[in-house]
Amino acid sequence: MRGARLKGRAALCLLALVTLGSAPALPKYRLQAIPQLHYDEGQELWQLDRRVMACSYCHVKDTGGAPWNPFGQAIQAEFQASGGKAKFPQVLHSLLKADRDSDADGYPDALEVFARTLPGDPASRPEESLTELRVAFEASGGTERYAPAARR
Ligand SMILES: [Ca+2]
Repeated sequence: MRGARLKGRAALCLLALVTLGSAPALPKYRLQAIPQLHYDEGQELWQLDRRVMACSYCHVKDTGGAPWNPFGQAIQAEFQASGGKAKFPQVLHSLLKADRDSDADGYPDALEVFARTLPGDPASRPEESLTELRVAFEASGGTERYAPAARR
């Protein structure tokens, strides 16, 4: 009886290991964007949690893939402007430095990243006024806080 229970536990542990091992990893760009935008702060298991940055951050659908929302399209345009030579972290930083408002909701992309609203969805907007948010953003380092990590 006890042996059967232990076997059951062992099987559960094995199942958990197999399930974790086969869990789809976050897509590459999201793995780069989350620490670059500091969305990993206070989120120890961010690499396993798709809610830290939803697919809808850049995509129209909650499941990702085509089509892209206005922020995702702006990232693609920035890639193209670099002739496809820039790496994703540089593309993201240069887009945020450009101070554009991809979803045209009145809040530039970098301020939405800072406020943790969706820069590609006009229905998602910061609660603070633009002026208040800009002051807090600049006090925290402005767009330099999103500079790609320096190579060592
Ligand atoms: Ca916006």
